[in-house]
Amino acid sequence: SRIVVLGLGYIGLPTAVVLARAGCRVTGVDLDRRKVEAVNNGALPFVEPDLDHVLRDVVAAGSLDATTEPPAADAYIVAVPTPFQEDKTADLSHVLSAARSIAPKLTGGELVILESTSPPGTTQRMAEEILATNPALSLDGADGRPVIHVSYCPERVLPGRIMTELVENDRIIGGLTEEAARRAKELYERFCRGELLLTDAVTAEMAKLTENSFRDVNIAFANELSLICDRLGVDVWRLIELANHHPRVNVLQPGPGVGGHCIAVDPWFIVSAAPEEATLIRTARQVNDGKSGYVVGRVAEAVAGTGASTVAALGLAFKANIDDLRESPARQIVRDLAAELPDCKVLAVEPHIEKLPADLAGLPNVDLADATGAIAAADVVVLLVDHDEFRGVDRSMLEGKRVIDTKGLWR
Ligand code: SAJ
Repeated sequence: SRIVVLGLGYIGLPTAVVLARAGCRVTGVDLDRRKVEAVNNGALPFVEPDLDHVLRDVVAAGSLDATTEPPAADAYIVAVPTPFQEDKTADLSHVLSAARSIAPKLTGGELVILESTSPPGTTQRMAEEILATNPALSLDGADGRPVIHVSYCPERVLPGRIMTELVENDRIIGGLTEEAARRAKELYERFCRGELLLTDAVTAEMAKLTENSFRDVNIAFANELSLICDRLGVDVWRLIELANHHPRVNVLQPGPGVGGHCIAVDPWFIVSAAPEEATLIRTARQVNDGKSGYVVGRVAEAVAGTGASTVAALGLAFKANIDDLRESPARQIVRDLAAELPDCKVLAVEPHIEKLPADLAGLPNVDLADATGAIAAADVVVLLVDHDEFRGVDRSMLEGKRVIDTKGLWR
């Protein structure tokens, strides 16, 4: 069967590739001509282990190609961005324009599956956009009109492990109708070895958001404990270690805040859908966002207390052992420190990058340095990311310095 995947990003492209490998005839669609060209040349437009050679193979075999306009197909998978906006809601314009672009191609019997992380109700909204563009269609065959089968099927893969997790992970499939869910299941069965769990579309949308909110709320609990422990003079890491010996307790780890494009964003989609009820989820977001400001305050205090002129900031990535600086609390903390302490030099250490990102490179009092050099030059050392490289730092180098260890790596 012929399948169209809209959006050739971190999710859409690997999905297109594994479908093609499973024997489907797949066309990837993206507005970005460079991405389309790259895919047609069998070249990967971003880094992901094990994806490059499979992409090359399926393109060479003629099972996958790419274009900017969707052709007619039996199934459409929408994997376009749903960007987080200033007002903490999702921008659905890419989903809706994808819907408008495929609507004229539909004649009845096709599957349309949304995979993008979306607020509850988006799948229904996307279906309405299709029906508004092509009023000959229906979702249920009313008045004898041809039926399209619309479902929501969130991805839950971890970047860096996408090719494995895409095949192995269980998946939730939520249909606008039961028939739509059943048909979507048949499609995912072609490449997915995990369990395929059927439900309705809103429950599936909420499931994706719930998974990431669960993690956010639990990290907020740990971050709040870290503030309480600072006040009481208790070692929060030891406290959590001890409490976690209880068979039904599993507190996560505090840190400088929560980063990434999912956990710090998705809970807001629940909050905007039910603002009056989602008080805990909102508060957790605020606790986690507030942790970064708290760390800046502690460094500023240490600088004021010691008359320090140099601060070493270890780590810029959003979590350990990756080079991804987007939505990173560490990077935000370095930026805020530079602004708040204009007379101080901030030596940023990030072993996974060669040069500072533009927002930091433009600051007169921020430099990229190596760990040993930065620590030697600094009076105040703040550890922001638990990269393996920092674990082995010679403790004697820290003697006589004010150390703020936000990940408990050196305790
Ligand atoms: N963090 C803590 N303490 C912890 C665990 C994490 O402070 O105990 C911080 C990290 O340092 C980082 C942030 O949380 O700043 C997020 O990191 P993460 O490893 O928890 O998650 P992501 O954003 O890399 O990936 C998550 C995953 N979701 C869940 O584990 C429920 C992944 O499976 C999803 O596919 C992904 O979000 C997504 O795309 O939604």
